[in-house]
Amino acid sequence: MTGSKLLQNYVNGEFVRGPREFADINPADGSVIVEVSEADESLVNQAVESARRALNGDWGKLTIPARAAVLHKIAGGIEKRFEDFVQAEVADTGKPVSLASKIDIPRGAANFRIFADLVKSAGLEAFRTETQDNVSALNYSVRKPLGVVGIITPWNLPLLLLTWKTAPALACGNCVVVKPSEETPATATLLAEVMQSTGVPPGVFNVVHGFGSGSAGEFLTSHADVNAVTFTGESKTGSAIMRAVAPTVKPISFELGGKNAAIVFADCDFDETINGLADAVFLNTGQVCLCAERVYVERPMFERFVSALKQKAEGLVLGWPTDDKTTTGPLISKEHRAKVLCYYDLAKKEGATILAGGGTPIFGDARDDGFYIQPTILTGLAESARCVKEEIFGPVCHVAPFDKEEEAIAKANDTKYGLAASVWTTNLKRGHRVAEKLHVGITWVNCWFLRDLRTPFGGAGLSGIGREGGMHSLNFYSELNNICIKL
Ligand code: NAD
Ligand code: 6OD
Repeated sequence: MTGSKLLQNYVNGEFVRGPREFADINPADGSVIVEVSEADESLVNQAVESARRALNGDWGKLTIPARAAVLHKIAGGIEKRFEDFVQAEVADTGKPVSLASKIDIPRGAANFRIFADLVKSAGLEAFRTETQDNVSALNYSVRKPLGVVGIITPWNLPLLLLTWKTAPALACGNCVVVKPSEETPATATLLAEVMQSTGVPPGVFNVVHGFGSGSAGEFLTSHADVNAVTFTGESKTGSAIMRAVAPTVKPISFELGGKNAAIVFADCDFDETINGLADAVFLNTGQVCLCAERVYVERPMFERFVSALKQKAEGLVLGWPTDDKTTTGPLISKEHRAKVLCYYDLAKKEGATILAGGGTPIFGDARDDGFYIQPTILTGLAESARCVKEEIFGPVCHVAPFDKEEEAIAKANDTKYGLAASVWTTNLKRGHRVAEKLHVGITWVNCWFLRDLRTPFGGAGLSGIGREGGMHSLNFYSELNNICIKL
């Protein structure tokens, strides 16, 4: 990427062009940041072939400590170019520089360090078998790579989500072909530069740029020589990828959409809850899959709660992403803003009261050519309203009152999704009780997006298939071979 006007694909350790180009747009002002080279089917095939060669070559022969050392070097390479990564992520996504510096880029490096350490300390299962006719055997399992792993990622946390999958895949000895989102190709390309400069062997890590259907995404997921596919993105894209992998029966891991609920009890710590939920609704302009779009508040606190959340929404600073004071950047694209605005209009038609926001801001400068939108709070909708049922993926929530604990749990669970939830109460007994009844993959009590990378991460229902994180990642990215030795 450096010194080049074109973001290129990274195949077999080299930066290469595909036959076509597309524009990488800055969502803060709609300008073109750089042109990106799109990989065609032949380039995707070359990437998969080079990954296979690396797997059969020196990379496949490395010991676990040697692989872990490579992962630590990659983390060091990201840390050395921290500012380049921050700038690239901010330009591509429009997220505030404070967020990219605090969350996205540090996590990009941490993912490599955590999985490097974990793979070194991971134990193996062993069982001693004694049969009724006095035969004894020792069973133990060995962990082997799956092979070539296809990794498809979205635009909301580009480096964080790409490394969340790449790091454990490499830790387990696989080689990867990654397809970052067409909206945010820059940090994947920078990561390729880090791979090259830290001496990661050619073919171990490949980047192909492009789109989904009829482009690099589909070429990769339907490739017969890709052994597994791991994907983060929309649920309907997950369905398309399931169809693409079906003929060759590959293992899949899917982290998909959500329509997450927060349940606020009247006995919560009010300030902690308001601060926590302002993040849970508005962080990254609401473009985190874990964001709360449905907030249920115990009736005695309802009026006080909505008025404090409205104050929070109206206090957000919609500014240039590079400005330290900015809390809220634009949405990712013109198309995504049009989609979120459709939901704002629909909410009005469905009878919502718009307590805050509801439209687009006007700046009187180049930001008017960007994709900013007002943080928005809705009340008064029926639980069956589309705005309460469908994932919007913007800075918006619907707040509704409830009277009984069971009613809040039933409403929170009344969704086809099942990614995350949060419960806000000072009664810990209630916190445990309610958390266990929620049909989701992750429940936070009195916090939100507090992550320990060793814990299982994933969703139920339309929110995904499988779990990654800690040993769950190592298990997904490995083939276990049980060896049974007669004693
Ligand atoms: P998306 O599904 O549109 O795109 C994600 C990736 O899939 C992109 O790289 C895209 O090019 C690729 N793609 C699209 N169609 C494809 C196809 N047919 N075959 C192969 N690849 C294809 O999602 P998005 O708009 O980039 O991201 C937002 C969505 O992601 C939201 O629904 C959000 O909830 C979800 N998300 C989920 C998690 C999670 O951990 N559960 C995390 C982040 C985002
Ligand atoms: O923190 C993570 O590991 C993770 N996968 C976060 C996902 C956020 C969704 O937008």
